[in-house]
Amino acid sequence: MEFDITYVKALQVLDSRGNPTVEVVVITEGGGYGRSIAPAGASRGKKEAIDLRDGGTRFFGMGVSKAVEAVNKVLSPALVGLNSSDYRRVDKKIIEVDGTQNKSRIGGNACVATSLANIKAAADTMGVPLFTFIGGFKARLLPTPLMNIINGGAHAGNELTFQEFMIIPVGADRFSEALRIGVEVYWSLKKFLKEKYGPGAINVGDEGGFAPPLKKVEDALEALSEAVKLAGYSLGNEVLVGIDAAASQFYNEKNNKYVVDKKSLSTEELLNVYLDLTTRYPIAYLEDPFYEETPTAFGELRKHLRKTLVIGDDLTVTREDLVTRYLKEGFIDGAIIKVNQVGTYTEAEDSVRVLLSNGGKAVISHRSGETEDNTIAHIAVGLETGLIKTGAPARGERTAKYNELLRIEDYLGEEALFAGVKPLLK
Ligand code: 2PG
Ligand code: MG
Repeated sequence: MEFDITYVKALQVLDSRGNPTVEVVVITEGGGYGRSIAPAGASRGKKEAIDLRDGGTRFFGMGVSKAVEAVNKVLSPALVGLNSSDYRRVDKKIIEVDGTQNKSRIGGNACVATSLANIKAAADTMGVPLFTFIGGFKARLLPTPLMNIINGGAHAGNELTFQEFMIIPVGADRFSEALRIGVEVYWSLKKFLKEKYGPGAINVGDEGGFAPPLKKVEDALEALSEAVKLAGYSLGNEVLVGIDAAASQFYNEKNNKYVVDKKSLSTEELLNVYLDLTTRYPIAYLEDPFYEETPTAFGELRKHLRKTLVIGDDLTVTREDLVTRYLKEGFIDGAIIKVNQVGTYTEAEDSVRVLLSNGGKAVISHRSGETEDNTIAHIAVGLETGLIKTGAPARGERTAKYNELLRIEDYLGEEALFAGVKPLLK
């Protein structure tokens, strides 16, 4: 009885880009309280759950009052009375009430905020942290952070083709120490960029990484390398490099070409660019290297890469059927997991389980439009994925996740484990 949902209510709030988004509060009979806010992507996959937006003139069409109303008038009556800890049933109900393939009736934004608020309310009712509710008392693995410290593509007002240039601090035995390394490299990058390119180069992009006026992919990788050295770390050992190309953003469907650094490239030419870069930089992680509707190109690249993980995001959109198929066919080493790409926690959890149980990698991820909601920190620890991607160690909506991971590490004390380099090995 105490786990029964008694209250579900939504409110329109703002995300880190100033766009309206959906917040949902769920309360249980036992007084458990859960609140969650939907994030939003800028470079979205075609098969993602659809956010419900109002259209019209208010907020230039970006308002979510229809999604808020859908929660309050449609989802709420359907969920009140259900057992919140039986979250699979709660999520099933959300899916059933929405009734569409892509959550377009209720809205992916309404669904994700409701689903996550529900597991938080259940954990609170049980009196345990969310990560314990998710993974039981055995869950104690803190993830290795993929820290996007140079922003390009759809996340920045510069000319960098690739969307994210990440550092991966692995030379530590605790999460907090890895985070410290990441912070020191971030500061060193700031110093390097300011000295080399002037003060305008240290403005930041959507994910808190710098958005310098660099023109070439290689310039960004060079800047990362310099920053790692400047901070006193050894590139390739203590700090590795990751890229999210987000290639669908620079692919031209009409002529089947990619525009990289102002050059038009065929799929094969782009593949050769990646092969060249991976021989010259310790790139351990490569996300969305090709257009999302060309899974075989991912597979072709993966065949050539011994030390670099090929990861799907727009390609796989957290869908269990897609991650299963592409992992089994050998096209990818793993996938990004964003709950709002599918709309409910259960669907995301199923994708993580299928990946991990088949030797794949699961990277719990933020969106470029984020909020103070720190639920993904708990999901990463609870499901013991060993990997999280949540931006630069700067701006409140990014540090919200890092700070929660610090709290979890502190709470676990000596019991806390840190994933380190292991999840990045093939
Ligand atoms: C990505 C994400 C998050 P967005 O492509 O991986 O970094 O960006 O949320 O804009 O899709
Ligand atoms: Mg991506």
